[in-house]
Amino acid sequence: MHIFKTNHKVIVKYAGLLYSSPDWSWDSFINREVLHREVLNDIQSITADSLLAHDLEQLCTPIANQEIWASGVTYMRSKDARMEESKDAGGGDFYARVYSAKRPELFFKSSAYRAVGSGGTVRIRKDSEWNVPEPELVLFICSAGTIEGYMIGNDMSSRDIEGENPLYLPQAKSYDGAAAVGPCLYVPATPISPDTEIQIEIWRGDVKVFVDAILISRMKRTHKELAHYLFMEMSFPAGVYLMTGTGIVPPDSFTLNYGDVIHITISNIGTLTNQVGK
Ligand code: DO4
Ligand code: MG
Repeated sequence: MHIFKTNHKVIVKYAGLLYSSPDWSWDSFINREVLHREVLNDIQSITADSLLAHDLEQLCTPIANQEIWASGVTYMRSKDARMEESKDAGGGDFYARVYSAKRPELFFKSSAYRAVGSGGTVRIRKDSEWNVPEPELVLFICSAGTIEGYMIGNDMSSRDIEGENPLYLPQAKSYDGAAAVGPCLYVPATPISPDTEIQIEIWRGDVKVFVDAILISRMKRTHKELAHYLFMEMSFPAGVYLMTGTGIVPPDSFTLNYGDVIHITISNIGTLTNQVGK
C-alpha cells in the first residue's frame, strides 16, 4: 500500500483503490507498529473514493513532525568516492574505517521544514562548486523503533566542502533544500525485497547527463542494524525517516547545474522528481 499526503488529507492507495478519512492526520496515522495491518483495518470500514485521484495531483512532502536522519558509507561505492575526494585533506582513512566498523555513520540531515517533496526544488549551496544528488532508500521507523515503511530520498551533497575536511560534513549535507523525500510512504506487508532497484537519471534540458542504478542488496549493513543504532540513545515521538546511504556516485567530473532535473525511481515505490534551483 502507498500513503500520500496532501494539504488537507492523508490518502491510502491499496489494490488500485483510494481511501481517506477526515479523522486521519499524518503523525498519528503513520506512527503505528504493524502499520500495514493497522491501515488495512482502517480502510475496511470506509468506502473507496475514486475522486481522490484529483487530490493526488497536488501532493505535499510526506512529512510532519518527523526528523530526517541519514546513514553514510553503507555501500562500497560511497566509501571509495569519499576516500578519493578527501585524500588531500588526509580524511580518506576515516571512510575506510567507518565502512568496516561495527558502529555505522549516522548524521542529522534535515528538519521537515527544510525538506522538499517530489516536484519541489532542491538546492546547491552558493559556496560550493561540486554538488551531487545521492539517491537513497529511506526507512520510516515508528516511535517504537520498528521499520514500518519506505520512501525515496535525495541526500544532496556538496562534495568539495565534505572533501576539504570531514568535520565540514554538516555544512556539506544540511542546508535549505538539501533533502528531498517522497513521493509517498510505501508500506508493504513484509520488509522490502533485497532485489529492489534504485535508479537515477539527471537531465540537463533534453540531454540525459547521468544515469545509473543499484540493487539495495549491495548495501553492507542491514536496515535493522541502522535503526537499532539510531534508536540506541534517542527517542522520536512521531517516528523518524532514515536515509540508508548511497551506492551511486557520479564520476568526479560531474557536478549539478541550476536547472538540472533529477529523477530517482525505486521499484514498487515510485519516482521522486526535483529540479535544482538557487
Ligand atoms: O560520510 C559522508 C556521507 C556519506 C553519505 O551520505 C552516503 O554514503 O550516502
Ligand atoms: Mg548520503
